Amino acid sequence: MDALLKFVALLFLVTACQGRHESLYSTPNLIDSAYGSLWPLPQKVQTSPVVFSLSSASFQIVHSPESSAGPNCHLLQNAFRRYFEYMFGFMKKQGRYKSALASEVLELQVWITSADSECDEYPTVSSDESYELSVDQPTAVLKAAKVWGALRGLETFSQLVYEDAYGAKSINKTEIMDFPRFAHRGILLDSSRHFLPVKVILANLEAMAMNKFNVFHWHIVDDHSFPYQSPTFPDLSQKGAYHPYTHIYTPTDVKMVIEFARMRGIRVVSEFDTPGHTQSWGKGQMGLLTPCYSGDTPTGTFGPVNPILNSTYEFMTQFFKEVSSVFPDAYVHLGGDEVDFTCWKSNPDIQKFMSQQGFGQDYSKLESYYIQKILDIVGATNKGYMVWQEVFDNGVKLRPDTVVELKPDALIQVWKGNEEKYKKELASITAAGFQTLLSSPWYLNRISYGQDWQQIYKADPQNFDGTEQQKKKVVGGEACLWGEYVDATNLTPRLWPRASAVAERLWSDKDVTNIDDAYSRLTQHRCRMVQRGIPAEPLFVGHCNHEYK
Ligand code: CP6
Repeated sequence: MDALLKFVALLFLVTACQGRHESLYSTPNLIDSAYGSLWPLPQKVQTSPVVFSLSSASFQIVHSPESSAGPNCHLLQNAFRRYFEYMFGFMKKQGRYKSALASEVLELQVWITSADSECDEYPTVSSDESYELSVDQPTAVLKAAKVWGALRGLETFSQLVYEDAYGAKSINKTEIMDFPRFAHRGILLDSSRHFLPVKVILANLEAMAMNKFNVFHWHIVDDHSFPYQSPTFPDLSQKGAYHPYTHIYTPTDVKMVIEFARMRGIRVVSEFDTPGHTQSWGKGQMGLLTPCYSGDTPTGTFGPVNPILNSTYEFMTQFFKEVSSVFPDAYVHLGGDEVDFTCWKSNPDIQKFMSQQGFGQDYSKLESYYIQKILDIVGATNKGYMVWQEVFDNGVKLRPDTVVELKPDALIQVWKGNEEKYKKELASITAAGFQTLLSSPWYLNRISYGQDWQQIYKADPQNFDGTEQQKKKVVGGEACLWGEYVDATNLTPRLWPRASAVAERLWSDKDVTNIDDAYSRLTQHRCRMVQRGIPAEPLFVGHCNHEYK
């Protein structure tokens, strides 16, 4: 009797604990997707039951004779080698097994059709990433206008290759036509709260390429440390980094990250967030931050960047001039989020300035005054800018894309609020004629128990009340991994495969929403990432086939 009671009580406890998360995240049905392990799903896939074999001894990735790119295209040569290795392992050796029955795919011909392959250029927001892939024997053909499409197509081809029941490399006869739904598909990493070794950043770029992401948003500095080594202002990292030699990104490190990203069709957008989130700047640049007061006396602590001094703008002019030449991308992210007005309010000089300007007690006017000047400074370097939503919310005059200019347009990143709130924000930003990016549902630093990838997957950046014209102003989205609780030890498994859910939402057709199909493909995609050396966490119970081979 006693034992039975205990059992019932235990049963009750177990079900009570389960109830809470099971209602939030259901367990998908176990099915095999008709699309195998493809992730993100291409726009159009036609597969056939006809199977060909591939052998590492005979298979080659080559330039098509008609291609405008050849062996002097370093980007493609490097990608050919990378994908060969992903498909066959690191040695060009005889496959362990060779199918006696199937006919063989001997080569993948890569054909760049446009006269300018863009091989030696940097990717941009308008880069053509479309491609067509035809898998047949003895030759498979990958056709793309530019190298960017070829990179995406190589990833897709590598995802089509699988091992049959006897361990022979196989691929089905397949036709694919593909292009991204959104042009801006980003990941934000924060290298200020914890220093991220270059190795970790490169591994993440590699994982991004596996998921067809194309923007690395590098939130490089913030309150806690300033790891960016500035040749113009070396004291910023000398005094503001966690360590002046080991925990910094030298100009060589930065170049390496940018080139590694370029080779994978990924843009690097750097963020230098001001006027808030700048505590670390103050250590190497005296007089930049606002002194806080208690009554008439300075407290010795500092607030946001001091917006009332000429010296501030002289510094920022030089600083952003450097940044705009170090980072080749057409955009710089200027931050503008979470400005705390407490210190500004306490400072008598700021109070005086406020009344001189007729700002009254509205400190968001002072914030706007500052941001406006920074936008003009950065605008003069011919760069476009990204900003967090507060900049729009506070009524700063941004450059809408209706103004025909050579400079790229302002881009507003939405990061606040629940579903209802961010949808409203997207509607009002686009109604005002601005371009926007969604991040609110994709704060991957937030974790909870269960399959939260499903919530991430269900969010859609164009699902808000607005006209077709408004929806066109949504250029994409970004998954954010803020660094307060993340460093090199846990970054990769926290980000992957949860960021993969964002990748499919931003690449694939809007009607690709079947959770069971996604679960099947994503489980296999996650195993593939693990096999390729990316320690991505599991979605749920189960095992990867490669673990037993
Ligand atoms: N740092 C900066 C942060 C955040 C933001 N900006 C942030 C806010 C809320 C959450 C996570 C991160 N850590 N500079 C907001 C854009 Cl939940």
